[in-house]
Amino acid sequence: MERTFLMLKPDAVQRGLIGEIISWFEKKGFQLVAMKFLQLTPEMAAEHYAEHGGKPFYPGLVAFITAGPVVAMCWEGQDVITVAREMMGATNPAKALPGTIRGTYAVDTGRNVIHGSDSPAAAERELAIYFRPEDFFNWDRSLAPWFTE
Ligand code: IDP
Ligand code: MG
Repeated sequence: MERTFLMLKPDAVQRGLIGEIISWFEKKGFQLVAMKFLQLTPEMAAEHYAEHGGKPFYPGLVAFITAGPVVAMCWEGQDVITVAREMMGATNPAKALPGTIRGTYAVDTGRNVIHGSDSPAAAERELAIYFRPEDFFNWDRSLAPWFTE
């Protein structure tokens, strides 16, 4: 089973969308294995967004992502990395299709409510920024056979 790192950004928390957005992934059939409510330090933000360092939007991105608490999560499931990205929609919410999370809840690239890892390597790297090994729960979900063959 694959794992990914998903994070509800400060705008989602401030707007009261935590429960609603988490619900998308529960209903889809993915399983929550770790979750933390925290505020990123500038150092954590720099590590998380290292690939974007030096880009014009980077200072604004770090200011935004550190501006308030976030919900950091690990979700598990079949093809969860790709499917979660599809569910999130395009980075620019104006281009995100209706029926996606960003297409439903956001209008601005700099306020796009959710982060999701874009590859297995990214998922591993990002999960290690937020979680220790003991933070992950391997729990049996009784409905599992009704979600995957
Ligand atoms: P992603 O979140 O869909 O993977 P990335 O290209 O990795 O998109 O960018 C990371 C985050 O940086 C975006 O989610 C968005 O919050 C912010 N960002 C990216 N490009 C821009 C931009 O052109 N203006 C403002 N913010 C941006
Ligand atoms: Mg990205």
